Amino acid sequence: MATATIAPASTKAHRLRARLHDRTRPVVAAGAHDALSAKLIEEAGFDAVWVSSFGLSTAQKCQPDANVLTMTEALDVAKNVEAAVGIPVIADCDTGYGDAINVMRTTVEFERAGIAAIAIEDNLFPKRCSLYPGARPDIATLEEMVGRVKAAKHAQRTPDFAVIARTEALIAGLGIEEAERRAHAYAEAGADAILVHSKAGAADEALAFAARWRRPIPLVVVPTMFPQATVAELHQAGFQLIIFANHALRAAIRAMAETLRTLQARGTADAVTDTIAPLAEVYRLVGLDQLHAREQQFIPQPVTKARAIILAAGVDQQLLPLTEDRPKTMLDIKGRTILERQAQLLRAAGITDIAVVRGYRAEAVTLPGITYYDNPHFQTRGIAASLFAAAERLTGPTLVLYGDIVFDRMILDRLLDRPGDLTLVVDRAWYDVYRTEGRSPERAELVITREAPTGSHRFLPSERPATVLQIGQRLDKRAASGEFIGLCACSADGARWLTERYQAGAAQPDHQPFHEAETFARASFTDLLQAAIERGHPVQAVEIYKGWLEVNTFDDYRRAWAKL
Ligand code: SPV
Ligand code: MG
Repeated sequence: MATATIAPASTKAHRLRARLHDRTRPVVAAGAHDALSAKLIEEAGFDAVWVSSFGLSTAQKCQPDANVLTMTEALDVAKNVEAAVGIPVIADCDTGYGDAINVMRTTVEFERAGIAAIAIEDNLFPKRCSLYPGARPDIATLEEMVGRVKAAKHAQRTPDFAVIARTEALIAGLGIEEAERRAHAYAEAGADAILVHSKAGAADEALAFAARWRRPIPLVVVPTMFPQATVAELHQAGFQLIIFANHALRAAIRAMAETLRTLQARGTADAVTDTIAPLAEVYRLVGLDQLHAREQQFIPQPVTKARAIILAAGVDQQLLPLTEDRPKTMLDIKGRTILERQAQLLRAAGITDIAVVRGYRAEAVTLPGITYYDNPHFQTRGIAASLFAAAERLTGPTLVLYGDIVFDRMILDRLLDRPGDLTLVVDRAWYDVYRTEGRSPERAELVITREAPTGSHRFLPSERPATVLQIGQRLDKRAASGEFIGLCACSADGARWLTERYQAGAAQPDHQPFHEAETFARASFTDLLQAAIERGHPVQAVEIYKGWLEVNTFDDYRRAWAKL
């Protein structure tokens, strides 16, 4: 759990009050010095947190517990503690930070902060921790303390908030009768519970006091100096709230000191790895999961950087013997392979998560920093099957590209600029070349867009992408407006649509054609895109004019050398 369930203050105070009066079981609290220790106290199963003046002055300021810290400093810690836990918080307010007038403000502030109960002691202000050796013997007069208790009860606003009156009479050596006299007076002044403090080395004194206590208001004990006493024994004797006030703090001091000594002596963090909390534990305590969930929920997320899947499984007979020992993507063009050029370009555009689907001569494709997938059936299955060899990556924004194309950075930037779900890069030069020269590459993947080309030779890339109506290798050349260059950007939705079309195709009977492919197994990427179009998914074209080349033939390869 990341942060405590926020219960209204009255609810926590109400719960504490109810537990204080449920004599069948004790309320066991432990002392916290900050929000983290409070959280650990809650996780350990304690009923309540005691915000200890001893603990917070030591841990927060490394100062003695002697009213050196101000009320507001203590209040800050109490607020942090209260916010971190779902169990009731009891704040140790020392003397109330002055006389009865200060007690009133203390009460108001702590109650307003959601604290379930405060403890006020009959020490003189400024107090000295009762446990310190040589502590002052004098304490406030009974009358003065009665005034503090009445002031606190007068100041509180909600009925369940509790004021615990604490007497130091035993510690001051005033004897059990004086302790009793005070306890009764404080009870009559309106205290909701009495803490009778003792620093005797055994529980006897406290037990004797409890044995003589007849009033219905609950007794509280802090067994620091008589650690042998058990909760069961103290409860049995009549104590209803038992506070282990400083043990978390002392454990932390010991653990920190030992860890630091070891680190200093050994000079490596590994010397303490096994004795410290793993980072995962720290992350859990502060609720990292919740942080991430909230980020997703409330902070506009930057557009996720696309991944890239490079399809490089196929083999091209026309390029033999160049491709005898390697696939096309590993052909060297002036000192860099096609794949290296692609990877470099993608990384420069911020796309670092790159996967390559290998098939033919897979062992020759070993560029580092890339995730590899294999389509061992590259001879009998089409490009669609290659893409889905990497299906697990097709789950968010993805760039799909053919492994045999070389293109300008500008083309990639234009594509990444478009927010479409399925966006293809389409070369309009094809249209001009075909129209004017009447020749077309043998296996061009053609595109028919809704916005027909103007027929002008001067092509100006349109700001708005065109809508793709059809894509394939067997389209009517006179109707086609350009050539798909083998570069496609999919949004998360686009990737999902392709996946759905692929799954639908895989479910159809084996012998049935899939768009232009004679069977689904041989389906090309364009067949999958066509299936998406026919399903009603929008496919767009970003039109370019040249600036790229593909290597299908020996001529292509020569041209690549000449142009790059
Ligand atoms: C505290 O924890 O600050 C207390 C209890 O007041 S004791 O230190 O034992 O006095
Ligand atoms: Mg204290």
